[in-house]
Amino acid sequence: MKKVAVIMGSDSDLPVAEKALDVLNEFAIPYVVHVYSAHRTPEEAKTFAEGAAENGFGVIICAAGMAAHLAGAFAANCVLPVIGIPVKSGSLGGMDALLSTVMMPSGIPVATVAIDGAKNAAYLAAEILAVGDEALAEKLRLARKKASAAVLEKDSAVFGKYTK
Ligand code: RP5
Repeated sequence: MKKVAVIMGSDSDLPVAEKALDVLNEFAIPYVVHVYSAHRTPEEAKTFAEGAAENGFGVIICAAGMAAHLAGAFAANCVLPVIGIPVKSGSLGGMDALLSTVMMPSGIPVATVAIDGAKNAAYLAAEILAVGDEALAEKLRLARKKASAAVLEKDSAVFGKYTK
């Protein structure tokens, strides 16, 4: 299976990035984790992105806050799918990171999830890898069924307790 690269702009983004790792672990998807910054270590970020495909990666997840150019910088330097997680940090509550991540120019896409939406970043990475991996696709279908069952169980409990 191809690996996922989980990159964050700072170790202060770890609490958010770890939620993506939980989901990747759930589906036994191999990953590596790095701190690279589009602004503080631009050369290292570029080098990693340029070599990512030949180093066995299938998807790159980038988590960054504030003027979040990390996902865009990775997208600029490879043609792997890049998923951006705007991180809530600084004084603008993550709106700065959301807009910096999502407003990419045509031809250099970043699939942007919600502010702090690390779980969905990992689910999306899994779905991308599952295009060529039926066993992984089956695991994802099973997870959806479990999620549905959990909601219906809550529905029964709420219906039973509150309905007059
Ligand atoms: C961004 O600036 C990082 O992704 C982080 O969300 C934010 C603050 O970084 P630190 O000052 O905590 O290293 O580049």
